[in-house]
This record gives sequence, C-alpha cells and structure tokens, in this order.
Amino acid sequence: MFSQNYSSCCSLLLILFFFFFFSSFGALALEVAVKAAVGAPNVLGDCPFSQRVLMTLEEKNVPYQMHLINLSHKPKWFLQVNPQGKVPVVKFGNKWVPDSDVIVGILEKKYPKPSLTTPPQFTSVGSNIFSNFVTFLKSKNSSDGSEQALLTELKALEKHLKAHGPYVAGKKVTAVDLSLAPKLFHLDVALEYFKKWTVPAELTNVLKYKKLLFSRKSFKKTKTARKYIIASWEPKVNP
Ligand SMILES: N[C@@H](CCC(=O)N[C@@H](CS)C(=O)NCC(=O)O)C(=O)O
Ligand SMILES: *[C@@H]1O[C@H](CO)[C@@H](O)[C@H](O)[C@H]1NC(C)=O
Ligand SMILES: *[C@@H]1O[C@H](CO)[C@@H](O)[C@H](O)[C@H]1NC(C)=O
Repeated sequence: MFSQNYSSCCSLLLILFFFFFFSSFGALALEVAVKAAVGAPNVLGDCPFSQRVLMTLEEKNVPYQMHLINLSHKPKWFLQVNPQGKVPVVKFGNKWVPDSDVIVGILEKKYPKPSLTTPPQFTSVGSNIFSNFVTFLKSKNSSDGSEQALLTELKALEKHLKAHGPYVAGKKVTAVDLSLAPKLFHLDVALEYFKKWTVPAELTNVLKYKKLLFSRKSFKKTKTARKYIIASWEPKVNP
C-alpha cells in the first residue's frame, strides 16, 4: 500500500518535473532556422552564415532550437516568416530576423557576456577572403589572376595576425573570428577538393589561426561534414 502510493506520487512529481523543465526550456531556447545538409534533411548543413550565428550562440551559452531548412524546398511557414527565404533567421520575441550581421548584433546586445565585440579598427580584417575564394574556386582560367587575388588577401591576414594574433583582435576570440571560421573551412575543403590547392605553408600565422578556430568547441559542434560542403559547391563549380 505504502509503496504503491509512494511510486504514484513519485511518477506525478516526475511528470511535473519534466513538464516544467521542457516548458521552461522551450521558452528560453531561441529558435533559429539554418540550412539543412544537401541530400540529408536531418543533418545540419554547410551555410557559413548559419554556422557563424550558431557559433555565436554556443560561445555565449545561449540555448537554442534549430529548424533545418531544405533550401531547395523551403517550407511554407519559413517563407511566411521570412519572405526573402535566406538562412539564417532567428526569432526574437515574435519577430523572425534575417541576416547574420543583424542577428549577431542583436545577440551581443541581448547576451553581452562573454563579450564578443570586435574593436572597430579590426572588424573588416579578412572580409575580402570569401568572395576572392569563390571567384578562384569557380575560375576555369588559371591566368585570370583569381588565385593571386586570393593570395593577396590571405597575405594581408597573415600580416595582421603576425602583428596582433593569435586571433584577429588578440588573445580573445571575437565576432570577426566567428564570421571567418566557417568561411576558411569552406576555403580549405572546396579548394583542396576541386583544385588540389591548399593555403601556402609559409603563411604560418594563417595556418595557426585556422587550427585555433577549427579546434574551438563552438566550431566542432556546429560544423558540417566535408562531403556536404563539396555537395553544395559542386553545381556552382561545374554548372
Ligand atoms: N547576408 C546574409 C547571407 C545569407 C545567405 O546568403 N544564405 C544562403 C545560404 S548560405 C541562403 O539562404 N541561400 C538561399 C537562397 O538564397 O535562396 C547573412 O549574412 O545572413
Ligand atoms: C530538398 O528538396 C528537393 C526539392 O524538392 C528534393 O529533391 C530533395 O530531395 C530535398 N532534400 C532532402 C535532403 O530532403
Ligand atoms: C584567360 O585569362 C587571360 C587574362 O584575362 C586572357 O588573356 C586569356 O585569353 C584567357 N584564356 C582563356 C582560355 O579564356
């Protein structure tokens, strides 16, 4: 008799506990829509802007709930809250906000600790690397200067890191690093696969910087497999 009452009382407590645990978790967790992997709807995809936002949430220890979006088949609810149809989008209050720059700015205000603010004189460090990488990746003409243009940007980063590193703003990781990390990963994976090209060994500070970024917990937890990065670039490289 006693043990029966005891156990039903415990079950009730357990149910109440889970109810409050999950309902409060649901209320606290930020909803974020990010790219699903190409060919795998339930796997986190390769969008560098999405990963940047996820890394920011991880670094700031903000609980979040992901919605994986198949960008070739965007769900109706997603297009309703975000007519431009781009990821990432994050729900703040009852408003879905697009654009990783805007999202990261809001996150910094809402969750100031730890601060990830990059000093203004460093915010544009490395900002031309991604576009130059894409041009070189798509280039079919080895004398069009696209490789040289990318090298120029990487050498500028090398020089900066040598003077200020190991991160762009010194000892601590800041927003600009979280923006660059996924882009440098795309650069590594795609250029190696499609062009057998790797960052020159003499850019030692860039190599160290990449290692530092790729070994952060926030990066490992939010990165996608190389095959999904390759699958994403394939139609752009060989249209
Ligand atoms: N400026 C935007 C760029 C976002 C973006 O280009 N996202 C891509 C995926 S990485 C996208 O959603 N593309 C799908 C589309 O344009 O339909 C940001 O920083 O968030
Ligand atoms: C994404 O949508 C496209 C277009 O409807 C579909 O062909 C593809 O199978 C979907 N991908 C996944 C992984 O569900
Ligand atoms: C490659 O680019 C160079 C420099 O722009 C140009 O002179 C050359 O004709 C191009 N070659 C091909 C095959 O398009």
